[in-house]
Amino acid sequence: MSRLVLVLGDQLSPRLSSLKAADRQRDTVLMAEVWAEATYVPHHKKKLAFVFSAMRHFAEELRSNGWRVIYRRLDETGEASSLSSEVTRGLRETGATGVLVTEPGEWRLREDMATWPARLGVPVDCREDDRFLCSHADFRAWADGRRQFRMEYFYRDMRRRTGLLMDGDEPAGGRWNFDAENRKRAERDLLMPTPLRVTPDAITRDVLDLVGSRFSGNFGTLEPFWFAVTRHDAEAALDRFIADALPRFGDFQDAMLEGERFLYHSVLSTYINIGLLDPLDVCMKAETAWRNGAVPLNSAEGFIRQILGWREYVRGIYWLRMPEYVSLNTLGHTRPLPAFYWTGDTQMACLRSAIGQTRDEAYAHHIQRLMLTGNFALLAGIDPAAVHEWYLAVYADAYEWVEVPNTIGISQFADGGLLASKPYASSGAYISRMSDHCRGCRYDVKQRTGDKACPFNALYWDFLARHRTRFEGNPRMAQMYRTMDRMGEAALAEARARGQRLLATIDTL
Ligand code: FAD
Ligand code: DLZ
Ligand code: SF4
Repeated sequence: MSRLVLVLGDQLSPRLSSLKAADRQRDTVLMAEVWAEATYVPHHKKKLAFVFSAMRHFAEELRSNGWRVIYRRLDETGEASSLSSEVTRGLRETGATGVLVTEPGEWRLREDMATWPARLGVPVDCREDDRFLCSHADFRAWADGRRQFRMEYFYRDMRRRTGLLMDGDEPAGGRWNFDAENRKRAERDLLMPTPLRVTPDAITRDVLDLVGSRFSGNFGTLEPFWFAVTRHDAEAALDRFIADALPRFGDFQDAMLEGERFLYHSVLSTYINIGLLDPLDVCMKAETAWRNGAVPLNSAEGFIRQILGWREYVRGIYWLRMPEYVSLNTLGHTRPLPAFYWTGDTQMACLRSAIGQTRDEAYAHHIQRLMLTGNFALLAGIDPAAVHEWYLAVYADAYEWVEVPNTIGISQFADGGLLASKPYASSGAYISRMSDHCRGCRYDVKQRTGDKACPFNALYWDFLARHRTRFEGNPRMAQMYRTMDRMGEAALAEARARGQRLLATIDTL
């Protein structure tokens, strides 16, 4: 019996569980660019080009390794195409009597696949995605019986389990976490590292033409396009990050600088999430760099924690809490997303910068996502579903399993605190401390009221006042409410009135 091995667009790893279980002589791999996946959110043009080009390169890699591959291009599959319609066609053409697939990373697709055996009339062998370091069963076992989930404890277990950054039973350097050292403000540096930029080859050029013509109305700038689209180039990007940027990753992890789009971040999530880089491999390389004395421990630990800790943790929460998780809205926020999220056309310099680079690069680093675009949406009471759709569309690394917990949970507090112990809400003071955006802004970060006052300030106090009953008992927020009480009623009322005026004219800010 021969099988059709469906490889999805974010499963571009030779050691994929479905490929390991398949027979190279008998089975046929199917990869398909389909309209349904290309349009279920209005993906950024660069994200579409990245996924299609990396898929085409991976099909070539499989062929050169002796696999028989059916590859369908978007211009062959048509506007009614979906993964199930292409699997149906593939079964008919090959005469295969079963489907083999590694589980998808999104709930909607897993639900759809569950209907395939009945709809397609063949068995569908859906394998666990073992590219992750924590299986579904292990995460469930970890979560079972805990009243509160905290990433830090999960992370320590993962360190013990993988042996990463461990000296025997003890954490390397005697501490699990060096975050206290990782909050420095960045200064301009002429030698600032930049991620590896790859010149598009003929395959990528074809894809750029396709995306340029079929998705011209989508958000984002298509060119210059410089992402790596092969394993070889993604590895080179990793090596370059470890040599040039990782040494200072820790120190400047929370910093932002006008015009510096990447700072000391790795820009590797895009490659890890699509399968071009293996997460354990990436962590091991970072650890080796520390053990060889090339990288300080606060950087290696901070970086490894993001991948071994946060990345695995949010994925665990996604599968534990879906399908209801994506619709949570504990704070009852309903305002539509301001139009400037899709244009960058705002007078707030910090948001203009983060949204502008999102448009150009399909990338923003974590603090930009959390403390600029995410923070503003939270303070302004934007509907978390709209915020979620935006993040899923605009970043090249976005798939629901990682985007939803970060947006719904960490950034918008829409899960009521399952993922974050307090909302990531801040006034302009935080942005001013961690960046230089305020210097070039039309607004004044020091003012709370008046036409020139930084919108984050009034919106922050209005947010805290609006949700006082929910948050004032939270020990991590006690200080904020003490400060609010010291402001006095009149000053608070004035700030809230300014907040309300800002919300009424939100699209003009
Ligand atoms: P670095 O700062 O260099 O970090 C190293 C690696 O750690 C990343 O490549 C990534 O694999 C991992 N990582 C870091 N933080 C997280 C995190 N919070 N959750 C999971 N993995 C993490 N990340 C995505 O991969 N896809 C998303 O769709 C996504 N959506 C987000 C939405 C919001 C609202 C927020 C606040 C964060 C989101 N993140 C998402 C997490 C994080 O912002 C990105 O992983 C990171 O910015 C990617 O850039 P980098 O590779 O330069 O990361
Ligand atoms: C993101 C994406 C896009 C844009 N296009 C395709 C596609 O045409 N074919 C495909 O197999 N996968 C694509 N993907 C990735 C899938 O959306 C991804 O596998 C699911 O969202 C599950 O994570
Ligand atoms: Fe952003 Fe306010 Fe600073 Fe302007 S003043 S850059 S809006 S924090």
